[in-house]
Amino acid sequence: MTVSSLSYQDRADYCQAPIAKQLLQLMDEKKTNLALSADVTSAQQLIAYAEQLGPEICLLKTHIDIIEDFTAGLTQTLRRLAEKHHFLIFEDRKFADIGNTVKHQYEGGLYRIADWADLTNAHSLPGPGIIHGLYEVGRKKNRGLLLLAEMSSAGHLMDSAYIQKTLAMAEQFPDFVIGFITQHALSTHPHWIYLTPGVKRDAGGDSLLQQYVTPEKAIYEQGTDIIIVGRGILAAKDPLTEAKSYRQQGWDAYLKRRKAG
Ligand code: 5BU
Repeated sequence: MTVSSLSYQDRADYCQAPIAKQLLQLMDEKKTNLALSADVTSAQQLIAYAEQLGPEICLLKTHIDIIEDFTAGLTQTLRRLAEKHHFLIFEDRKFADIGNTVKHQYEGGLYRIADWADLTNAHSLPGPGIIHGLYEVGRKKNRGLLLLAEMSSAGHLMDSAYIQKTLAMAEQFPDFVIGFITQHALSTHPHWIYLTPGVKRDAGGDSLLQQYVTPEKAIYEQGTDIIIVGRGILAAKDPLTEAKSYRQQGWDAYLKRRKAG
């Protein structure tokens, strides 16, 4: 049996981190592998999208530092909506400093990310100290970490040696690192979860070197698990209809992959 023939639910049994199990189970129960990248700048807009599109998604991905009117009340409301609509919250913070600094950035400051985000992510560039720092804050709160293995932007510097070293670093923290931001599946171990940004109905890019793949390419051809869609949904005339369409495309690609084994 190959990893690609396993259901998300089957793979939950291989995960050490409870939040990874929860995410994989939620995806099969809710039948969605769609993450919404809610890249908006007002609290009201963010809440409105979480309320409207929450039923369609497994994850709400935030950039909390682009919100112009942030208050702690916003993250409390997001948590309530996550419970109501059964999705997890992923703050796309991309930590990139030494362990001692990221500890403070994760736990404190204005945003107190560890208090409300089930998942966050970090660059592996500084070495394992960054994970040790985040672990000290996040592990006891049952949070999970994603490492950035491969970005979607053209010209990024993450070559195959960097990706392999990132994978090896993740393997040292199996109860906290739950997977990767990547364009391709990276290993045959079933416990890793792969999230792919840069997804749109039509491949192409934007004027700032973002590159897009289709949901089918990400999930079926490149073997990843979750499609992250921002402007493909938010810039559409009818975001709800568009979210349902991405949800269907992502799910069909997952079923097709499992069938192909
Ligand atoms: P888009 O509107 O679907 O292009 O938004 C993509 C989102 O994913 C946006 O929030 C980026 O910050 C995020 N992203 C990405 O596009 N590519 C990457 O490699 C990583 C994150 Br990591």
